Amino acid sequence: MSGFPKDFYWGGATADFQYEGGFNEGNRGLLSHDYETDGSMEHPRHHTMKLADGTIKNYRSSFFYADQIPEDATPVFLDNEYYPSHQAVDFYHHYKEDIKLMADMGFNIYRFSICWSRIYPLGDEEEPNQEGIAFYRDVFEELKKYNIEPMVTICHDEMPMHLALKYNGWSNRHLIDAYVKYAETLFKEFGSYCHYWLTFNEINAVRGFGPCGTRESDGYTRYLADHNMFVASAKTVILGHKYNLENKFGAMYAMSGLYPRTCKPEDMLQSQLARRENWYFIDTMLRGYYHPYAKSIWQHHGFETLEISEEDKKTLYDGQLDFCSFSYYRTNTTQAGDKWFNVGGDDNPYLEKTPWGWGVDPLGLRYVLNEIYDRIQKPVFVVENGMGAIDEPDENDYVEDDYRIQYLNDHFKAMRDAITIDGVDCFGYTMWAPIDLVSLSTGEMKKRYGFVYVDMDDKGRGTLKRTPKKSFYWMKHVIETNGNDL
Ligand code: BGP
Repeated sequence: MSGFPKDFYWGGATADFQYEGGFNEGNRGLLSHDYETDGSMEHPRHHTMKLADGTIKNYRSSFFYADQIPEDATPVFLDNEYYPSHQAVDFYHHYKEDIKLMADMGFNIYRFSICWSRIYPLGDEEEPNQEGIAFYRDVFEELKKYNIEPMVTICHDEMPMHLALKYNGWSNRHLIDAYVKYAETLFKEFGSYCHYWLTFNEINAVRGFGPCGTRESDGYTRYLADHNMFVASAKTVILGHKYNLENKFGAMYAMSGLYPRTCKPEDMLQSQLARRENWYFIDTMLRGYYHPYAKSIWQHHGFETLEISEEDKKTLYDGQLDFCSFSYYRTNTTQAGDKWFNVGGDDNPYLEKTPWGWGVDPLGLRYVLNEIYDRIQKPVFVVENGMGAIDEPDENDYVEDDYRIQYLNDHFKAMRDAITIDGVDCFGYTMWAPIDLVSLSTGEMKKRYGFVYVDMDDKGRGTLKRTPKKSFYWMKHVIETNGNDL
């Protein structure tokens, strides 16, 4: 094969709370992310919580800080804070325009997440919200109009607030039933439009925690919550296959590449063992059982074992995913003595960095595609990859983003080589994020990824006007030529 397969999927990916907005429209319920403020280096993203005695306190938006939150604290909105998810970049009112832009570039797939609390405002009530269903039906119809295949992320790093507060998030098995019921509603309502489903986004990174998810961050609770998510995913796969055999399921893993910092045997071993923090998720969900090394991970995190019932074991086995999808932005390095769980080394002297310090490593994508496919031997899909950069628009909002074109061009070549030289069965690519949207890690707009510039600043001010960048036209050509002119 000399190039990309002829039916290769080319498209883009977004997430509801970073893109959609309309947080108080269409009877949508509140999400954990709705309470997150914007952030910056000086002012980290946080949730504002009201304690039982009435005091207001800020808590960092990460599961590492979750156990600092008293149980009776409740999240609040403050007038002087800015909450990026509320408007985001307003796909809610711009979906027709945005989907047309995607079609103009030639996308044949679009990955987006459905907002759980738009379908079930509390997360677990008897009947779904018809206004939410109507909104997404319109989106699916619009995609159909342009022959764009949808790929739906059922849960992208989020949780209806009610479930977080009442049940303490994924640490409670009630979430399994609530999630499966929500997924079943999606199959019933949208099954005729959609056949590609991702059960969870970056499940190995997010893990249902944080101030508005599970409030304990000890090792046992974290891994118990992961287990409950595995079971929810597997039950959903089993159900989805029953609904329609054409349904194909993946889940999404954050797969930054990981290199040993040197070829010293101790560093090599460290990188192999640290990588298991990723394989743990991929093996369990794609092979359908906990690998024996799981025990060593649990013990490393301070507890002996997770008791897993025979019924859950069977569910995991029967509910294996059909393909492996992942995000790839960068590579890290690790060396003996680094914390096993926290491999953040971004000091690779061979790599250029983005303004956010992420090492740019196209060859790392080929490396990761190979290591996943060698291990799992099921089809793979790159569902997120892209370059967060500071764009400088001219007076017409036009951006000459040659740096983004270079980044994508190099990554596409690496992906092509993985397919054509190494034999990896990679069947598609969705770039993060085709239309500029709010950054997950910072809550800001200044970290932009899109082929299309959106006139909005870090505090949500601007006309929201959409303007194609130089990379828009470049991507159109890539798709027209199916990547044969890189
Ligand atoms: C992934 C998430 C996305 C997205 C992306 C880029 O982890 O799945 O939601 O935002 O990373 O990250 P950021 O927006 O922080 O640059």
